[in-house]
Amino acid sequence: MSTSGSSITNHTRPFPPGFLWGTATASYQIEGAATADGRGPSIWDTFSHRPGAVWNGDTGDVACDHYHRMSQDLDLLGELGVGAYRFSVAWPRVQPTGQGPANQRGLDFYRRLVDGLRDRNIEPTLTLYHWDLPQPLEDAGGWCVRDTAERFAEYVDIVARALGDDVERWITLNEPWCSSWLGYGTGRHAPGLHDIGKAAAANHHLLLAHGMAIPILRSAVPSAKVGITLNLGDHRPGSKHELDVAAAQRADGNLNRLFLEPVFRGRYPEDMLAHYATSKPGFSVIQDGDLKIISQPLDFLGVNYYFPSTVVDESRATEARLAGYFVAPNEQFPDLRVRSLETPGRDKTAMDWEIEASGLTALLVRIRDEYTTLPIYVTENGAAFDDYVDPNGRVLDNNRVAYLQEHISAVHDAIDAGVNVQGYFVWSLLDNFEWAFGYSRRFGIVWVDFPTGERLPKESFHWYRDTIHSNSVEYATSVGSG
Ligand code: IFM
Repeated sequence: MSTSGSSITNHTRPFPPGFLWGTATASYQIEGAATADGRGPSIWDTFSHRPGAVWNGDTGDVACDHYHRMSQDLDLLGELGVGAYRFSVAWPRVQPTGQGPANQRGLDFYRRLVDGLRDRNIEPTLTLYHWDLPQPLEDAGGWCVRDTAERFAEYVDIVARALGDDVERWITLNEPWCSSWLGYGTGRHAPGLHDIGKAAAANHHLLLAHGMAIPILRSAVPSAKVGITLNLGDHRPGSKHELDVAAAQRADGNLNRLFLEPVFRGRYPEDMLAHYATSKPGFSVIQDGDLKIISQPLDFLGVNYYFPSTVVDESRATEARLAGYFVAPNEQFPDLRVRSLETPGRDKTAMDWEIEASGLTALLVRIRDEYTTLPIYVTENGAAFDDYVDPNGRVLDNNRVAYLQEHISAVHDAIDAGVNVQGYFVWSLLDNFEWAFGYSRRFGIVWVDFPTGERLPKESFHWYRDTIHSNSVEYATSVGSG
């Protein structure tokens, strides 16, 4: 095809045989049934019911009602043709108060889910903690106290014994950065605290919980493949100025290195320990032997990637404006003295996140070069857009198709560069409860009509099904005078 002097060529990029295609969800975001079958309250139940905490006062009380519509959702997964489905177990369904005996009815729900996946030849990929901490544990100090890690280990033992015969791939934690820094630092997530010292303590106790879970999983499920899912980013300085380079280093330290270094190198980064030295209790909660527990060998790393980020030192915001950037306060890192830059002209999602797939390739290559050659799964990637059902009853989300196409192609670039990426999971199967944004942001490849619970596969669902089927991605290059 040729337009005004430029030509567009389509290429097919095949993935290695056996590449694992999947999609992901999380318990509180889709299940609903908040009090069914003995489920106890979680910090997200409490937080979402707090006036002003979540957009429009939305809660996860009903969400996608997946708890009651599970078989329909399993059929959607079957139609999609995924090899794996990543879901999370809600701790308060299994232990309504966060400790004590298992609630069998809660476990039965996940047993039905796992059986339904196996019936359809879909591998369950189970996340043990995707943010729904039982409220009584938060009342006792939450992730700021060591005891919560001990309680997590007990809970993991229950789930592993109940489901281990049919689940091979286990993810201890989803995005511990969000649980700690958004939950206890910025207050944007449950439990909604604004205390940097507590956020740092939570960071450590979450990683400790991860480490404590590993031997439990290995003993209960000898064939288990165990990993952790981190939300990582590619932080670029807005200029070569040494202050901006240092600002990017701080952002990288908080989001990436505070997790990658303890997990893969058995230590916390010195610059971050120094930065948080006066935040109490902060990292003073570390005890002898903890880093050894945290850095036990894993079988894979889960990487969640959504957007790149460009930052400058807060003192240099004016220079960045003069250079043509839009400068925004950085809500992610309130204590790091950084400002975020928006690159003029770059497309954004409905989350206001810039779209740049090359950040995913750069991140994957960096992980391989600096941290691990273990298999990597991209356990989440996707985009929210302002979707709508058109008069013909279709959701033509071509912007999401383009996003997924570019990012899957970026994964291919990483594989070409020798990175051991073994799978990719789209976030998300369903439109769902997007945390502080409630139901205002739609990430699904399946539209959910929240008042009725009806599901409608979007254009991206069909596109992803074809991609899985062909085990390849199409991408277009444009060459010419344009
Ligand atoms: O919806 C979340 C998910 O729960 C964790 N990772 C990021 C997604 C989009 O914000």
